[in-house]
Amino acid sequence: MLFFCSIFLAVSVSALPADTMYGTSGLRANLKARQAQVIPVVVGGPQDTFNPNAVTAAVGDIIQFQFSNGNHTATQSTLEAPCTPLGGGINSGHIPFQDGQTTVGTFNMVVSTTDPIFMFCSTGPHCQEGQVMIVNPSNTQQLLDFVKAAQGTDKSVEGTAIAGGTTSQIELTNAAFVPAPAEAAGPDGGGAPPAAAPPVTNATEPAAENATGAKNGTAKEDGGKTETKEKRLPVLLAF
Ligand SMILES: [Cu+2]
Repeated sequence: MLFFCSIFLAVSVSALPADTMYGTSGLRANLKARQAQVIPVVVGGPQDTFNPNAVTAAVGDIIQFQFSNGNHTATQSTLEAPCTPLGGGINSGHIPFQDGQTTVGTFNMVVSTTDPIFMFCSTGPHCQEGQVMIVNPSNTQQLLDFVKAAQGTDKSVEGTAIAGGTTSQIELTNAAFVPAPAEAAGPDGGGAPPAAAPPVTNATEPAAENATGAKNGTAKEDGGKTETKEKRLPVLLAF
């Protein structure tokens, strides 16, 4: 009888689909290619800031810098030299926004690494005021350190050629910001408060295409479809 039961159980187990036993279908779902995201970052406005000033992005995502009030740049530096352009790094050049504009200048930068990418604005004293950001920061403290280092510099160095992305325009109605009222739109506005830190990447290639609409940068990942179909073993003991 014991022998008979063993045979029965063995047959039941081997009849289960491999998917169920090893969860391979769930694994396949997780390995599905994640769609590239367009992640808006507002540059300038009532204050000289990057908003958000810490962003987490995957390789292939596009950081879409949207230039609000004032005249700003998105220029790559290093943590050690926060307000000086990194040789061969990313640079949007100066992109202004003036009262009454119905379009917004953008700089689309394709993220090509998951290492931290340090960015600053090279206009006037903006960097010393804390207008810096990190794509894929290692941790929150890194952003604090970067802002503090920027505030400790004497002056900024201008970038040279536009590199690491493409300039374009979007309709103001599609932008991720509302322009400052005419009076408050000071190009040399107040300082930039630091924010929380997401991780950065090195985008050194030109953007694949010009994004023409400001999309919401909410990363939708394939929610882990873990199919946990519990197939119960037939525990019928044949007596
Ligand atoms: Cu600026």
